[in-house]
Amino acid sequence: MYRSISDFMNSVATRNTGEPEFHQAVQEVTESLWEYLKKNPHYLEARILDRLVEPERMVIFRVPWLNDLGEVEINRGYRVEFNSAIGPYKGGLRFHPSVNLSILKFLGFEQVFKNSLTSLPMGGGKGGSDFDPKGKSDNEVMSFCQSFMTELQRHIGPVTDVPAGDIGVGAREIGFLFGQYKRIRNEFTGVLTGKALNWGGSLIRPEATGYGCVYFTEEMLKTKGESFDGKTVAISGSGNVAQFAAEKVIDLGGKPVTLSDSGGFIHDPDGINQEKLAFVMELKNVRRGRIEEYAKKFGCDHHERKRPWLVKCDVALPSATQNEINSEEAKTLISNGCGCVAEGANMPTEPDAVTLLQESNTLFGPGKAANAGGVAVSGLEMSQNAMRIQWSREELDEKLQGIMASIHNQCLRHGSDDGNVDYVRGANIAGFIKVADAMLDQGVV
Ligand code: NDP
Ligand code: 2IT
Repeated sequence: MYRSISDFMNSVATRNTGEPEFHQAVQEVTESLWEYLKKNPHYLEARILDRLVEPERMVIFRVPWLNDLGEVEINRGYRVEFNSAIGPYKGGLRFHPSVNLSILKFLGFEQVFKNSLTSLPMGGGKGGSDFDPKGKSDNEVMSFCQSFMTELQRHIGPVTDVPAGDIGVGAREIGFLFGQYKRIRNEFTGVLTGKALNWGGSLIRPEATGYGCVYFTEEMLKTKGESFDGKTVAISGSGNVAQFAAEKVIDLGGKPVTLSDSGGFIHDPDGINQEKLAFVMELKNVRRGRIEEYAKKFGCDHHERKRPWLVKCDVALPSATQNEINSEEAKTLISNGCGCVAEGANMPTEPDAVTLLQESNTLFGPGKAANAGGVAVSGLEMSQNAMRIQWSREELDEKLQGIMASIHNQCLRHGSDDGNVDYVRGANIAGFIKVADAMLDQGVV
């Protein structure tokens, strides 16, 4: 048995060398759970935490494909099947040159707790490749996706492991992946979520992560008697999550003033309205251009290679990637009067920055709670596929709002003391209990 958190973390570091993002995710969860585990020693005796940090299965494979010049290209494919105690493995695929095992293990580990929080029967997994879809033709993306799925199809299935999108994997990629799965397996089945509406997809799935993040943030603001109305909101990213977070902020009377991509951020002090957002969606989803074009089109500033956190705002929604708010940026947010940070992305806030935000009583919503709306509606897509029906937009939006409110309640239940809410602790303990109890019930497997 481990004597301390550092004792436990040393063992994790030794078994998983060179995986800093994975260590970071495990450390945060371990710190949240430690006191709870000491009070509930049956989890420690059954070594549940040790088992939780060990993925059930990891697959790494070669992905060879031909580019438009007829040259051979090689990428590396991965699927980390982390935990299936409460349902089939479920989680996105990320295509980005930075992808490695550490990043996918951190994402898969987070997904286990996130999926548990949704209250739907989904285990946790994550996968992807170091393939970079940027600058590739549609044919090249298809060639890559077909090769990737030719191997991945052996390991997944609608009751085994159900991937979806993440960074670099959107409707186009899901289409190519699904087509290849169907061709090889001769099965039309709900093996992926995020499908297009006319072949098994769910309404509200594209919107779900961004909308869900804003619904969760609204619940947080309500605890202080506040709402989005009239609030200035800084958002990072300009992809799926950022776009629909901005849309819902506008709906609720808030004013999004920033968006970003890997080239920098735009600052529009007049606010990004629906019409400007439509331009962003066309720019990013159809033309696959750079956010800098927004600044040229609407006459505002583009800050090259910078992140939006120096802009004065009431709410910040980091929605691009991991570790995109450091402690200096957290200090700037605090001194600018930002009262709430909710993570649309996975682990965008560095640990020191989280501590600073929490110590300054800034409401802080961790990704596994705040961005769970995406996978929640993926779970609802699975249900609709299994029943061969389609729910309406209104029904799904209502279910999504209910799920985000329930996740918020679970955070309050396990994270409240002295009138303050530690949403990190609340989300980690609530997510843990359901998975840990299922593992106990199922024996040493
Ligand atoms: P997209 O690929 O649609 O968009 C990603 C955005 O983030 C782009 O604007 C991209 O800019 C920017 N970005 C990505 N990597 C970097 C980087 N290293 N530095 C700076 N900017 C970067 O992805 P999503 O919107 O789907 O995902 C965003 C985040 O949300 C991720 O953390 C993902 O894990 C998380 N998430 C996504 C869910 C979903 O349903 N899609 C669900 C829950 C969480 P550029 O185009 O220049 O690369
Ligand atoms: O991080 C995430 O929750 C996602 N990328 C969505 C996963 C899913 O299965 O919908």
